[in-house]
Amino acid sequence: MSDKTNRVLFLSLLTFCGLAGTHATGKENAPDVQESRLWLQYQAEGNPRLKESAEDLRSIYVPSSSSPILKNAVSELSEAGTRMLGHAITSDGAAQNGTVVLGTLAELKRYLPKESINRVASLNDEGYLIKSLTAAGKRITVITSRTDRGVLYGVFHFIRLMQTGESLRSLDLAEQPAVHLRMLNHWDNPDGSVERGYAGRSLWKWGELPEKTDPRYREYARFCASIGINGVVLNNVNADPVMMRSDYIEKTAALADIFRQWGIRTYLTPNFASPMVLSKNLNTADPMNRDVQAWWADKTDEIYQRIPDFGGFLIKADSEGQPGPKSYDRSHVEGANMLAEALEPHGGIVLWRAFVYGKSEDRAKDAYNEFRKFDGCFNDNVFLQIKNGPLDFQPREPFTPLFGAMPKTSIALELQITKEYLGHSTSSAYLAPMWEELLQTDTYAKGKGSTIARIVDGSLDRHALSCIAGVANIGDDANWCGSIFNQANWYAFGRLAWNPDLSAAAIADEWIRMTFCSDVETCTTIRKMMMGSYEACVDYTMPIGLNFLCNTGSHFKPDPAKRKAYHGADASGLGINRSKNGSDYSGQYAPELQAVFNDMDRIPLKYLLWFHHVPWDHTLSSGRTLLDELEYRYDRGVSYVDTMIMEWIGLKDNVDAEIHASVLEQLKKEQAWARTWNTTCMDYFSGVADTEK
Ligand code: BDP
Repeated sequence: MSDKTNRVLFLSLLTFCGLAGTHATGKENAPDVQESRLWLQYQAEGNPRLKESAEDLRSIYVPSSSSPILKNAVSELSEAGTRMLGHAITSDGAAQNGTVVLGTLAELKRYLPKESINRVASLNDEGYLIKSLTAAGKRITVITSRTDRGVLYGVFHFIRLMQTGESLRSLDLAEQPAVHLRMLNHWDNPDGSVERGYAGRSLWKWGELPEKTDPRYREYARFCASIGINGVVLNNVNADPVMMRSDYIEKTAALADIFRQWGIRTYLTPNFASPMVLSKNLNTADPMNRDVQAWWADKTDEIYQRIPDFGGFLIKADSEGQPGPKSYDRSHVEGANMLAEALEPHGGIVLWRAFVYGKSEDRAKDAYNEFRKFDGCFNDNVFLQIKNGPLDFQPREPFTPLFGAMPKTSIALELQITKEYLGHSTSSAYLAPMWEELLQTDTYAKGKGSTIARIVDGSLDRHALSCIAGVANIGDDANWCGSIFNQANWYAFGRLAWNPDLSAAAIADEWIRMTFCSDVETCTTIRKMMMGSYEACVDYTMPIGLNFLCNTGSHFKPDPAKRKAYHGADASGLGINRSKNGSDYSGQYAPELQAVFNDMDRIPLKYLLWFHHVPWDHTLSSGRTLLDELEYRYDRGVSYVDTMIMEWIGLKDNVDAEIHASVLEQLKKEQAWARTWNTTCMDYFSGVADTEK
């Protein structure tokens, strides 16, 4: 037997005995409970089609020496196959009937017809081909790509086919990610707390690193890779300068060494004032100061020496107390480009956030007013990272008008996976419908069809690199995300980042099959619950374009009485006039949208109160007056949760008992929370409306 054959057999056996399994023991915080395995359950139960697949995955063959990434691909496929198909996945060192052959295109050319070779060659680095074929009389499946990362993604796709009950016969599919950088942004602090985190403490144990690495780091990377995430910012945008200290670079390197083996690059958020704080010789962080520039150049050299594939820096500057170039009378461009120059020789990038407060009379106008004028001024390795909405991750906002307004700048979209304003881990809201709505929104920047998806994937303005970032909802809870339904949001973010045109419903279907089972009743019921859960959360918290009705601080409870500046309720009506005869925020959009947003009768109800101050007794397109519409929506949101509870109770015999009980408990909390929102807001608004009489 060759070494390689031995290795594959060894892996298969380890896996079979549960030793190389991804659910290794010794994780105090992550017992091997079903919830901790997220969507990589690899269960046979409830997936009748698996029987047909048994003949298509008998063994794995890697014809050439494998990289750490390929080794992970092999162990993953081996584990998935063994657990789902019930037989050990072995190899005798050659392709047999039912062998899956893995490798890069350069290694596997001899198995492929010319047309397939050309097809793989035309894909981007992370694209892959999965092809069933007959070679030397044997029925095999080839999974190949230009890079080992692509092979890993292909393997996860193949596994997903098994998990979702698809046939493994006659495969011929090629895929590539539409977006290059698919990143999670952790808002984790060095002290282990997580800003806006609702799933326990930080995963990163800075006190133990670099000597000790928690087994969950590998697990985390594996989950990320399974959905195509290829970049991770480790620390909070409200950055502690300590992250640039040499000992923290060592700690970061230990994490990067693990992530690299799953195709993931590591990024950090430095504090803009780091040179002043960390260097004894500097009393400024002025980006135009030569010593400051030299400090950053040395710092990036040091980082790249320890982490050769380091991704770059995410920066929050001159916002909410974070230092930035403005203290030195320098612009965002000067700040970003200074860092970009330090990173450029190493191939790193800067993600400069557009989340700023300005001097506009309407806060919603700030980001546009601050950044639009800089289009074309940033260096090539700078992205402007923009939140989906102009205020701040509200349950529903119109898109930030900077999308489409800066064609000469690389734009990264920032979504929030963690539910800061959507009920923390109490609400079950599935966020993919919100993201789908956003991505498919037309900006009309270059005429019809200029969707956010086309801006974000770089195709509208022909950018060489594209990026989507999601603020992570991950912590050290056993179930990673605070609740099982929140796991779906991590999953959906990765899938949409890979392909922004996927539908929320299709993603929900995949996730349900992978997490629960393929039973039709279970799938249909859970999908129905999920697909309306976001809209219900908007309804029972901030419907019709309302925003910021929450308390300050935790952003969890309703507190409309203190948020008048955001909702504008008075005797005459409700909402903020941002139309052309108000703050003229609507003027930041393309003319096609201005026409709709400015017109109280044409604007979709979901944005009405965002753009208009509407009289309480105004009759809306629904036929109801504003006050009645509010009541109708708040009630509709609450009754959706009531219905979810009934539906979930009906699944008692279909779902693992522990999971069933924990979801039920969570839904009941959501019900109570939704009722509180409904009563608090309706009492308040009807009270204000009453003062009119
Ligand atoms: C807000 C959060 C705050 C973040 C800030 C940001 O309340 O904790 O630091 O955004 O994105 O949503 O920088």
